[in-house]
Amino acid sequence: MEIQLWRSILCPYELAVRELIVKFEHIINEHKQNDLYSPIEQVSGRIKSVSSILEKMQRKNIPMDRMEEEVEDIAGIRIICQFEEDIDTVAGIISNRADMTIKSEKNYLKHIKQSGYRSYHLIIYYTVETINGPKKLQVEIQIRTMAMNFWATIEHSLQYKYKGDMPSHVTERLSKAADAIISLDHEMSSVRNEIMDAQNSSQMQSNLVRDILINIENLYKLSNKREVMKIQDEFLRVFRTKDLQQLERFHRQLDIIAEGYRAQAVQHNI
Ligand code: 0O2
Repeated sequence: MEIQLWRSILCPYELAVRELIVKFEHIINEHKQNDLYSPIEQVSGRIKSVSSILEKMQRKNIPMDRMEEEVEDIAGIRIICQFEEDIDTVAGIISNRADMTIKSEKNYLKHIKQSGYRSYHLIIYYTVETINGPKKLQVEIQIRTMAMNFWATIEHSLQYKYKGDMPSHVTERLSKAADAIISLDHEMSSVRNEIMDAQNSSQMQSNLVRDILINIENLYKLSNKREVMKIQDEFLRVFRTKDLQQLERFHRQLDIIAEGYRAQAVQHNI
């Protein structure tokens, strides 16, 4: 197969990965903008290397003309969550979307792999627009917690190092580490509500400060500058109290003043 042919085969997959990263990052941002906890912490993606594709085809006896049907992970997206509970939420978000259709799932949380690997995998159909028209592709989405990702990353490197012949003492250590990761995820889940509350408050504070500062800036352009200086001093005083309720109250009052001048916060770029 010509190098040019590989490039044109992989090109739509690159587009799919880029589009999907944008879409999942947008989900994170939408949650943050609305003072909501985001079940997605991070998203990344990759195109499988030609050598990995060839290796998989050889291992699974896949003929060249069946490559795009049978190598389901040419495009791969990895979604990292903070808590195990978030994995189901993310899978739910994906299944409700009109632009992604779930083909199959592999639940390595319920059925932990022999290696100790845990993750939730989905194969989805996703359509990209190319110069030759729409192209429906398969994309593998791996959803896992930060702790699961830590383990999988280390284990993947060791697998590469030992090329399928891992010494038993390393396998044992990895198996112990996998058990520790299960306990860690459970411990974190038990304090999930407290962690989420803390994170929500911090996000809410940063959104309030952003809106207040936009209001102050807009008012500065439209009303009495000396009055706005006083408002700014009052904002700094309230901010230093570290009291979210006071900050919310100040925000509401400032909003009413800004409304009078048609200077309400409408842009979100601070
Ligand atoms: P990459 O892109 O380097 O990560 P296969 O397991 O490949 O024969 P299948 O059915 O496609 O066949 O695989 P599966 O089980 O859905 O797993 C696909 C991907 O999950 C792998 O991609 C890994 O990323 C990850 N994975 C699966 N099992 C393990 C494991 O035991 N340890 C780690 N660290 N990751 C695992 P690839 O193909 O390895 O390529």
